[in-house]
Amino acid sequence: MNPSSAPIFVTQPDLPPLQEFLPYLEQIWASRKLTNGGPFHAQLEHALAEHLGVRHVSLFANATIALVTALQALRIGGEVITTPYSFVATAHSLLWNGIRPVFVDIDPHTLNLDPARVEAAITPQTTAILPVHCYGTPCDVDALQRIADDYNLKIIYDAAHAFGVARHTPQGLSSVLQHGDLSVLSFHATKVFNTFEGGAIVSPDARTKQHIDHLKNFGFVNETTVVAAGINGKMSEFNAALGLLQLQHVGPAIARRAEVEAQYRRALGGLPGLRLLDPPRDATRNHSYFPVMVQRSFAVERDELFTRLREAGIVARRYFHPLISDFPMYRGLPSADRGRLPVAAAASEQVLCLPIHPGLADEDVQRVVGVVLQAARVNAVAVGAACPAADAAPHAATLLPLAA
Ligand code: T4K
Repeated sequence: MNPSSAPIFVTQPDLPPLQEFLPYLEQIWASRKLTNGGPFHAQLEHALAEHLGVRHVSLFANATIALVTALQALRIGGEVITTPYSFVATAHSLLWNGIRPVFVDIDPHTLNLDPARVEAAITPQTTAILPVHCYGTPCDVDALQRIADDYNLKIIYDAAHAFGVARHTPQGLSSVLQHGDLSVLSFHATKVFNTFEGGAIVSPDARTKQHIDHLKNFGFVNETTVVAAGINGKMSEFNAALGLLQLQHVGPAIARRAEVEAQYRRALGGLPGLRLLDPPRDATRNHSYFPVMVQRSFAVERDELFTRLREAGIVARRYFHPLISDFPMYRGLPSADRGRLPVAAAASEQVLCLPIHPGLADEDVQRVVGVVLQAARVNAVAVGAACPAADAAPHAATLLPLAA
């Protein structure tokens, strides 16, 4: 296919050269150890803990099972406060545990759970908070922890987007995964670091990790002892071996993502009606997504831009639209009322995630930019010249609730 007409996807998995994976496969074939805690599984848990700067990692088959298990591990019940602006797996993990989700609105700058609103939603039934580091932007972890401490609540972070994200602290860089009681990562094909399918729970201590490891193996402690109604959440040796190899390549992959983002910011920053999210000041980034907010003042509506991109062979995605709280299994909840979630509702109506992944060539980025500029009826040269710095601050348009 002509490269200029080849489809461009919102993301595509980064894969190492196949030859580099063959020796791992040979070892699996020779050992016949395919799963149930094999050598690659153990190696990847240690390697990830070191790479991410965390204490204990338990690998899982995917992040959804990991979220379900994390809630089980901490014996969470009753009500849990969470965000409506996420992938459905976040709230589904609550329903799978018979927990009632309580949706709370998000902060307009980070699009993460708004701590001020969390506190207002606490009831005697509240047992935990389930925030999401959306697009890899850290939540206000200090404010959330203060609330959790005051009201004796647990925090489980859905860190599916936050691989490798760290905060700058006076003591140096500190992984965002160290906050709360547990954090859950996704290694799905569409993520910054993938093992085809996969996920992990980050625990603060060895006892918690041990319990989680029992839960993901049906509750088995040994051949004859089952301590809980556990599940099969184990990662196979195939996925773990791939993860070990992927770790060697993830640094350059994130660096290329950063270049793609810089190109978008140079070309689209300052475009009237198109809001780019402010990069967090106090954290490193993994450039997992590149969301733009198509506001009412933009030349065309969000869905029109989405369609024009599709017609040009470019698959942008409306992550996250609809809101989780709009899906049938949630919309009857009082907290799902859109009137109570104006910021999330506006974000869901405005957001478009543009393609970003390490396999994108500069020409691909230019193709995406070209369609956006054409929709905005703006001369590409004029915009690029007006906003020369790679990390130029996006214009100050605010995310207003649609009702405003
Ligand atoms: N929490 C949060 C906050 C999450 O975002 C997610 C997952 C989870 C929890 C649960 O994690 P896991 O249980 O999955 O580990 C995708 C992913 O399936 C999902 O993992 C992800 N979030 C979500 C944001 O996006 P879809 O329905 O958009 O995937 P799909 O198949 O349409 O893929 C998107 C694009 O990626 C395609 O246009 C092409 C490309 N692609 C995808 C796959 C699977 C490839 O090129 N190759 C591939 O193998 O949900």
